[in-house]
Amino acid sequence: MAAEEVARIRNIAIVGQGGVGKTLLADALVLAAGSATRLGRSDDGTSLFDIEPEEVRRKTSITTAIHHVPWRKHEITILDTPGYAAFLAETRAALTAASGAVFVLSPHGEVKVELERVWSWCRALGIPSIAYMTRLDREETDLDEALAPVARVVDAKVIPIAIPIGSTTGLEGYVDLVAMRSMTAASDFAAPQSGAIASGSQAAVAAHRDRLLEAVAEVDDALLEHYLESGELAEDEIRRGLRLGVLAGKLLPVLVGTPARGIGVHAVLDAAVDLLGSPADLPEMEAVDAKSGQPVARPADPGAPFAALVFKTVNDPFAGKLSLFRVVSGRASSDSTVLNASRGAKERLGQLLRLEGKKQAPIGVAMAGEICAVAKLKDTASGDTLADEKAPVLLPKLPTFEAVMSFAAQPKSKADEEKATQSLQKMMEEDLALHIERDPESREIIVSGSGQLHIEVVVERLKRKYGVEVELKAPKVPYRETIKGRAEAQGKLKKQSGGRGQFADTWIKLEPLPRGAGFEFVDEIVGGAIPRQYIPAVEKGIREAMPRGILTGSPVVDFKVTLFDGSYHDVDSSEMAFKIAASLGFKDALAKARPVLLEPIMLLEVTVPDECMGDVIGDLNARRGRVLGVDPKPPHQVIRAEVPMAEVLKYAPDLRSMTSGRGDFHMAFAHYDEVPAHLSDKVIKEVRAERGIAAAGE
Ligand SMILES: Nc1nc2c(ncn2[C@@H]2O[C@H](COP(=O)(O)OP(=O)(O)OP(=O)(O)O)[C@@H](O)[C@H]2O)c(=O)[nH]1
Ligand SMILES: [Mg+2]
Repeated sequence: MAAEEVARIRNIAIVGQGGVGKTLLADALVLAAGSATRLGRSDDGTSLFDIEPEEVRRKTSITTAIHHVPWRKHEITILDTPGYAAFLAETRAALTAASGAVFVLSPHGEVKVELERVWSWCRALGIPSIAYMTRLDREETDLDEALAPVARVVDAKVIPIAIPIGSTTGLEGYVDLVAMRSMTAASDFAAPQSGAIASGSQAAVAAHRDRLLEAVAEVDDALLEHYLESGELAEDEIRRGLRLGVLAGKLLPVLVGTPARGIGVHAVLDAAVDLLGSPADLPEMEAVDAKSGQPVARPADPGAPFAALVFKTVNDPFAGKLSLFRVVSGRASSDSTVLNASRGAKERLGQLLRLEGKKQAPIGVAMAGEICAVAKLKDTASGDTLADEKAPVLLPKLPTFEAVMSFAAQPKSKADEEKATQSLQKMMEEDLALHIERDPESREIIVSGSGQLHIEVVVERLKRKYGVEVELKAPKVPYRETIKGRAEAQGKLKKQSGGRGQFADTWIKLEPLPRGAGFEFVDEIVGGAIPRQYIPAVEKGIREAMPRGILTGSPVVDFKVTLFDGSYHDVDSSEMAFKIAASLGFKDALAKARPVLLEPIMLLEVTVPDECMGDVIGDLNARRGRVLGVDPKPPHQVIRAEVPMAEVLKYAPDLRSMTSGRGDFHMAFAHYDEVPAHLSDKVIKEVRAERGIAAAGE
């Protein structure tokens, strides 16, 4: 019985690149399922998903919002996720609660890095996925052309299971390639009307259908045999093959439509039931026994011991704290006691809640696979594991997100300094991409996050929720250092006069690695020149020295260290001595290996009215930018460019004045690049002065 109930759960994340139309689809799904009476829209603040004031104001999703709908005797929980790079930490967290994903695709055939990132996460987590090509109401789209760029970045076979039917007056419906019926939109989000396929479109339909059958047949030997014998597959066989292909990550079936008019949305709900998995179909989440550290099984089975992962926290100064979790195994009950295994603290679960957009509905129990919320947990933050006290386990933590941009936040009133720090610390509980530290020299609060937009939202929330106003000062550029040459160096520590001596001697070789490769340590010690037990200390010494390079005190990246020789002393050598010796040798080798400064390069997408294009592109060039392309989005143009972060620290006001307020932009970290030689000395001087590091030779 219980397993059947789990099989009826679908936790569906709506994902895709920023602004593509995810939230409108999510709202349309709720309406089509009969759980709303009108179509909510992010445009006018009526969406069931974009509900926080910061989201309404920007008409963009910043956090994951959740709504539950029943459909064909299944329980579908819709998670509408953010798409823009600045908020992807939320999306990643939501995926740990998802059992399936719907990739919303743009008909303009553009694929941004955000989509690739989310795809790779779904892959890593084993989340079965389907796709929905949206916004087909506006213009006629060549489906194959629009899907080609998606097929290039996705390592599953992209296969349409529907094709749009329309005329010059707009989209009318679609052909269901599985059932071979034409589905015409009904009014008011009622189910579409099924009819025969019009004779005019039969050739195009036949070609797509053949490709679908071939793709499905390749998934399974029995299907292939049948297909080869008869040249056909029955509707239920196709559906079975599609489901197998989706669960195995081999196929990405694509639906089509426009949520604005309810076209193709019933098909998404059907596909969620028929093609996407229940939590029991996913690879089991890795769990380890909290005491022994040994792996243990925590299947999506209501009969197993209770374990749940907190994937989101919402702090509200008035309503208190709400923790959202996915019950991974067993069941949670209202008014029970569980263990926060991550912190070793008991927690009292009060009333369990099911989320319905802004509202919540009380529930008695939540079983394996279900997503629910509970208020006022004392010691629990996002990423923590809640478990049965008698069988405590730890589930994988949520990944942390490295900051790409930092600002100094200055409270407007001096009296608010303490409160600002405390409130920001509270906000870190709900925002895994937010990092706070105090600059030990200037005493400023340094706020770091995924981009300018992210930090601006943090500042707005700080004011709305905690009444603290801060001003942001120009961000600090997170420079890095690397090497361009090779070098060898000896690192030696010798203090052998009086008392217990210290002796360690190391020889290392330093070599550059490709950009983004990080750090590699190779041990080539032979014949016991350095005893085994000291070798980890050598690596540790280098790792501890890496965060402070010799040019600007920035982290050193993308290099390889080979330890190839050394010597030791029977009595005076120690781990500590080898650590220090290694760090000395490392600094020496760095200086000899042609160190250079790296700067972050940002990917900018600037949307401007046609007539401002020339000015904006000219300005980007003046900022050392490289324009990658321009895409029309009438009456606007979208300029894509790579620009060093140092040149766009205050881009917003400049763009506003260049476009009289009609321009808009998004910025995301792209990669690191070398600071050009003619600027390097100047930048190094400036950064050293800012950080109070004496110039070499001073
Ligand atoms: N005409 C039309 N407009 C659409 C359609 N889908 C979305 N839009 C519009 O596109 C804009 C963005 O839609 P959203 O649903 O907020 O997009 P999103 O992907 O959730 O955006 P982010 O949350 O910011 O990543 C809104 O103005 C929508 O009304 C569609 O099918 N037809
Ligand atoms: Mg959205």
